[in-house]
Amino acid sequence: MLRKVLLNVVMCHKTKGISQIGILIVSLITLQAYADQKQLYIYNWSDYMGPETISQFEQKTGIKVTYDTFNSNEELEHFLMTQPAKYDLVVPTSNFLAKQIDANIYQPLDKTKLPSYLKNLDPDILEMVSKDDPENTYSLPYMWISTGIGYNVDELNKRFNNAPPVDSWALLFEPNNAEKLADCGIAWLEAPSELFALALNYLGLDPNSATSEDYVKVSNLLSAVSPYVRYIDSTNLIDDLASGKVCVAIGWSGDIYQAMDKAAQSNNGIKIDYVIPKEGTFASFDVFAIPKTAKNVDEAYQFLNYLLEPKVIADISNYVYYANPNLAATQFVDEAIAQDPNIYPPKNVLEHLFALTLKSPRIERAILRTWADILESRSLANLSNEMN
Ligand code: SPD
Repeated sequence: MLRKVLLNVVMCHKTKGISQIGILIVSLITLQAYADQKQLYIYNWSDYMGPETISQFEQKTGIKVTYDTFNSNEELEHFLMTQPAKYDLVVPTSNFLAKQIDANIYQPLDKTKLPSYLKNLDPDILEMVSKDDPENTYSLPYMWISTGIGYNVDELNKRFNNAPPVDSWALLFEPNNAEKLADCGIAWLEAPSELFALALNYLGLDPNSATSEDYVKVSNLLSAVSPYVRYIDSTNLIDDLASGKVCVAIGWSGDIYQAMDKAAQSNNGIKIDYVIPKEGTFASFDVFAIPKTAKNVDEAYQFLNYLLEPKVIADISNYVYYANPNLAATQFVDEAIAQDPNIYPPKNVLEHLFALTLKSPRIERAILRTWADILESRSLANLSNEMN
């Protein structure tokens, strides 16, 4: 833009024509309008916003939104550590937020600028999030999630005589089961702390264990089944389950429902289902927070207030199939979603859901080291398969 204006100045100077002066004035006006344009930079998970949510916000407020996406908490965290100034709003999961609060990354939310925060948000959810964000100082809960198993009903029936053991994590954590699924495709989320917690829980250990020996047991369990896993990545899971490229996945509730929906829309005969296994799983909460380095803080508050509008957040839930914490929005959430116990779990399911807590740096290092070992052994195995 600036280059264009300078070019016009030069041209004008050279020709001194009346029409060139006109062009210069128009360019300066455009430049001013560009400088006056209010901006907002948001960094959120992929497949996690309504199709018109952002454009309607832009129309309503005149704010231009730059909306980028990521696929894992680790990716977001890396970004926050290396380029913290780029975004005005980011969406970590609350257990990661806890660590980032300790690292002094966020500014406290001024609740006087968010009049419906306490009025609309479910006090039970605020209480749960407050374990990671004491007194809900830094975050606005966005959606909450369970991690379970998404699977292709026919493919699993074929491989397990019409009785696949989908009610248990044994389906994916026992090598004899995983082996049966290797040819149709197993996918794991790229979320090391989640996979470790699920495996600890499956072994009957504390999912938030701080004992090194427990992590050795988990490492043995995951290493034994990882050769049967087609890929470890959260990016394409929705499309790949929906199209039949993989037949079973450890995945997040709403993503699996989006895959179900995609398969049904494309009429490809694939039926996807989602289950929370009987051993239980954990619930997580993704939250919006404003980094200290945000440049467009007023605009960030406008967006948070927009998300607090019951109809706005209900429309997002209706599209992404995740539960929102806004009690005033439930009346606008499609009944099939609001009544689905996998999306809005009732008390008896909730009792099986645990929370992930902040790990000590020592345990975190152990998880990441073991994860790297698993990834490395998989790539070595792939390499030797390719060579044979
Ligand atoms: N499509 C991405 C959905 C966001 C899921 N958040 C991850 C929660 C991690 N526990």
